[in-house]
Amino acid sequence: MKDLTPDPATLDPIETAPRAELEKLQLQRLKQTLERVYEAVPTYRRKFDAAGVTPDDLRALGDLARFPFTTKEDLRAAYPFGMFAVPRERIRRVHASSGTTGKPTVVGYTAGDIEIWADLVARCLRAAGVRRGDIVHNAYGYGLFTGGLGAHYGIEKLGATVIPMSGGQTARQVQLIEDFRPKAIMVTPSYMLNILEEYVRQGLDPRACPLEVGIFGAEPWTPAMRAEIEAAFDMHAVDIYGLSEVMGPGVAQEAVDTKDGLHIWEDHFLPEIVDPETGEPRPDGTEGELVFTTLTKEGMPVIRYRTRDLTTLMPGTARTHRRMAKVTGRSDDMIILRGVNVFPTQIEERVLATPGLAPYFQIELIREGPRDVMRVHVEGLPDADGAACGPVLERSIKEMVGVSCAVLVAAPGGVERSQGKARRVVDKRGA
Ligand code: DLL
Repeated sequence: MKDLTPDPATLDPIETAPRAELEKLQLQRLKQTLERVYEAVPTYRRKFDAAGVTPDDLRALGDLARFPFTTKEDLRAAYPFGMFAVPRERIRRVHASSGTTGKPTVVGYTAGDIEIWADLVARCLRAAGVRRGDIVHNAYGYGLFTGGLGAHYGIEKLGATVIPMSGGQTARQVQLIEDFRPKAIMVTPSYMLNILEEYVRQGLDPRACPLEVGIFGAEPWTPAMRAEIEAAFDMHAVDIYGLSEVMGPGVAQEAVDTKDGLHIWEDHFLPEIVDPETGEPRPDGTEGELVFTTLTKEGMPVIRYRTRDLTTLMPGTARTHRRMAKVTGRSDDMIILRGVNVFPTQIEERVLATPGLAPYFQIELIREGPRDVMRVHVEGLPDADGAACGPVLERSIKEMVGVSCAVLVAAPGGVERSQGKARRVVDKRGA
């Protein structure tokens, strides 16, 4: 793999600014944000009033803990445009989350928000080793999902050439990568495995592909998956994080030269970690639920938004901005099996550590009488004895994760392939 360390002269000065300078900027922007939402958004005025706080109560960054949280339910209750802090006419674009149940969550951006978003994605790309003049294949889905368009404008802003491929049409993805020879790809890690399979199907050597770096996010993925993809394509694999409610892709990014967690762009987003049950703040270095307050958003700022994502905050390294560890999972995706908490990422690690298994899996939850049962669907590699791998994985999950499950080894191609965000858990217990 090539050394892709960016030239320090190309970074935004704030990326390496001393903490004191960064925190001063945060405090000033946070005050403005609180004042703006208190004036302009009825939901925030009502919630602040109910909690007995006003924007004047914020004197230091730590005072933010006195302000109420914002949840997905708050956003749903204001559907579609009730959380906007500017007149609707100033909103240039909306995005929306698919929403598994009920109404989607709608987010809105002013022209200024779209500029900052593009700047931050460009910052992420630079951290990933992409430079002005490079070609970037964008396989995040275009449309209401923030992935495609969010990445797109950042690539352009950097001064790179974007291939706006979107998701799907896997054979075509491979053809365009081979013909246009992009240096970087932006895609979900699970869909990258689909592309890998297509390379092999077409008789091409993925290690000879032109890609030097993949910028993977929109779903949890493990260090084991990084190793899998880096070895298969002989490319760097780095993590990009974001969520629609806060902006979209580009809230945090891993540096290609350190690969030690994702730097949160703290000049625009203030992170906190809280106890997922009680909401009590937790110190850096402790795992908990990630909470964000936006510092510069105009269209739809959020105050202490509960992401449901579980991670740990750590001090800066390649940048002075704090890092978040790879997301373990969403509290919504946590499976509680006979009293043991299980995340799909733990199963992913075990599958990838089992020789003879392909890197595809899906978890199925069923009820057998009074018992919840977890079935893990996997596939054997074409030249391996799949049947023998099943019991090996069962034992490994029992030992390392602490739960009994049934592993079912399907024929190659038998496990559902990701088209974007992988569907890791199929819960049939209610059926
Ligand atoms: O997935 C934004 C995005 C697009 C990020 C492309 C990165 C790349 P949503 O559809 O609103 O937005 O989903 C946000 O996806 O709360 C996490 O649960 C999960 N997620 C996003 N990035 C990561 C990541 C986009 N790098 C939700 N690791 C978030 C783990 C991630 N989970």
